[in-house]
Amino acid sequence: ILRSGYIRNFQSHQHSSMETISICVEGNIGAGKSEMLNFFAKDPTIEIISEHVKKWQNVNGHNMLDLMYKDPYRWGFTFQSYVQLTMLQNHMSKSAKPVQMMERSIYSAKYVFVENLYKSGLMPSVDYEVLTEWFNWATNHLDFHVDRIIYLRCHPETALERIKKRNRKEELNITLEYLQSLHEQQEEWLIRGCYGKHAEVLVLDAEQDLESMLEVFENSRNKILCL
Ligand code: DGT
Repeated sequence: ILRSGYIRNFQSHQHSSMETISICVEGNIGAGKSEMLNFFAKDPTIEIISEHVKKWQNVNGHNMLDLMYKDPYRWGFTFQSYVQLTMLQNHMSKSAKPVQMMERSIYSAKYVFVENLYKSGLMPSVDYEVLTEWFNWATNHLDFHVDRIIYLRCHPETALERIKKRNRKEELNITLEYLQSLHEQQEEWLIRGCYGKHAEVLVLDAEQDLESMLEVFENSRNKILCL
C-alpha cells in the first residue's frame, strides 16, 4: 500500500535495497528532527534510525562529540570520519519494513558540517581532502539509496533557542554564528542545489511550535512518505 503511486525519480540509484523507501530528515541542530522521528515511530510500517548522537557520545568510552566541540581543529577529522562511518552503517542497514526513516545522512555530514569546518579554517586541507575522497568513493560504490530528504527549515535564532532549552551538555557553547554558517550550508545544498541533487527534497517550515509541527506531519503524511 505504501508504495502505490510512488514514482521513482532517480533512476541512477539502481540498488538491491530498492524495496525500501529511504527517507532522511535534515535540518539545523535543534530544528526538531527527533520530534519528527518520534512522531513517525508510532507507525509500525516505518523503521526509524536515530541513535547517532548516543554513538558519538560513547565510542568505547570516548565522547567524540564533546572532543569535537572542545577542539574542532584537533578532533574535527577524527569526529567526521566516525560520523561518516556511522552514517554509512545506517544507510546500509537493511529493513524488513517498507519505509526507513533516518536522522541526517552522510550527505549532511559532508555538505553541511565538513564543508563548514573547512571553510571556517577549522579543518586542515589535507584532512578535508582525505574525508572528501572517502566520501566520494563511498557514495559512488556502496549499495544504498536515498529517495527523499525532508528539510526542516528554521531560522538559526529559533534553532539556538531550542538548543538552549534542551541543554545538552556538549552544546553549551554553540553560538548563533555557528548555526548561521550551518544554515547557509544547508541552503546551499538543499535549496540552491550547489552540491547536486541526490534525492527529491521536501521543505517543511519548522518555525512553528511542537503542536503545530505534529499537525504538519499528520497533514503532510502522504507527501513525506512518498505515497
Ligand atoms: P534535533 O532533533 O533537530 O534537535 O536534532 P539534534 O540536534 O538532536 O541532532 P543533530 O544531528 O542535528 O545534532 C546532534 C549533535 O551533533 C549536535 O551537537 C550537532 C552535532 N553534529 C551532527 N552532525 C554533525 C557532523 O557531521 N559534524 C559535526 N561537527 N557535528 C555534527
